[in-house]
Amino acid sequence: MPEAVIHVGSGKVRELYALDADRLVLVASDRISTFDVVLPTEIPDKGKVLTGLSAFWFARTREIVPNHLLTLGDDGRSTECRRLDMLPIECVVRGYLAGSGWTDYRATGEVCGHRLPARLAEAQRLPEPIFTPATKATSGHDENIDRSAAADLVGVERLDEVERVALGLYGFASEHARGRGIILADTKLEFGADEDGRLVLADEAFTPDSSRFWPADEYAPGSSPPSFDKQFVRDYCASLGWDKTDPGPELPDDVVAGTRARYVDAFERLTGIAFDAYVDDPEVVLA
Ligand code: PZK
Repeated sequence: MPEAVIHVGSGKVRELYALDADRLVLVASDRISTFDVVLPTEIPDKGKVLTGLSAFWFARTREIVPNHLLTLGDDGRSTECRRLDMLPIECVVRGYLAGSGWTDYRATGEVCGHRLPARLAEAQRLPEPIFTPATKATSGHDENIDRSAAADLVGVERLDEVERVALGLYGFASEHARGRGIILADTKLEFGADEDGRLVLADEAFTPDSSRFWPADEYAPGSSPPSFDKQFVRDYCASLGWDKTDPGPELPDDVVAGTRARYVDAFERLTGIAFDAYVDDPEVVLA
């Protein structure tokens, strides 16, 4: 191990450290955010669930595109990864009309320049998945952008490549998930380029923090379906009448336990691996 590990960044619920010029360590905490506020109460093992899920997907999609994962830590919540030149766009793929996609469609009939059929309902499945890039906001919210704005940021050739790869990844993961009772409504992917300019998948992949997971047996278009992971937290926060400004409320034990169970359930359904087996030996998700 290097003498000094340097902290290079904080996300809302993750930390990023530099090992050396070529390698980073991503650490997923048990923090949870809702309505963009990090709550004071942690969800035990949430960071392990998200790290294990990302590693599972990285292992299974490496023939679609190479990824940044080098090694999975014994603690189950840290990953050593290749340091890349990150592309300055978020690569969002939507198979269903939710979140900012639904908001934009209602206002304009379009999402990121994709003209969609008239009279779609909230959460309705789209005729085909669409690539809807967004800017990376350093503060506030990411902003959806059209093709020409995205091409100004990364170039037309790179944009064509990430669109094709992102749609391929979403197709693979959403079909896998659908067969296990989970609808992957949409997802946010991040890519970088390696020293030879090759496209590499980075960050986290197909986790509940980067994607909308809906339980398939509760799905109905026309309203926003319950989120697989955070519904107990949102319902509890709503019951308090919290105004969604920092600080958020402490969560009671039953909300913590129910939310932890949902994360573990998502992990076990998607991977087919017992969560205890992952905690015992994280590398089981790579097999
Ligand atoms: C990178 N982030 C987001 C910020 C986090 C995560 N492989 C990579 N190479 C270079 N940079 C990054 C990555 C990755 N992944 C990711 N910012 C830079 C981020 C803060 C905390 F955990």
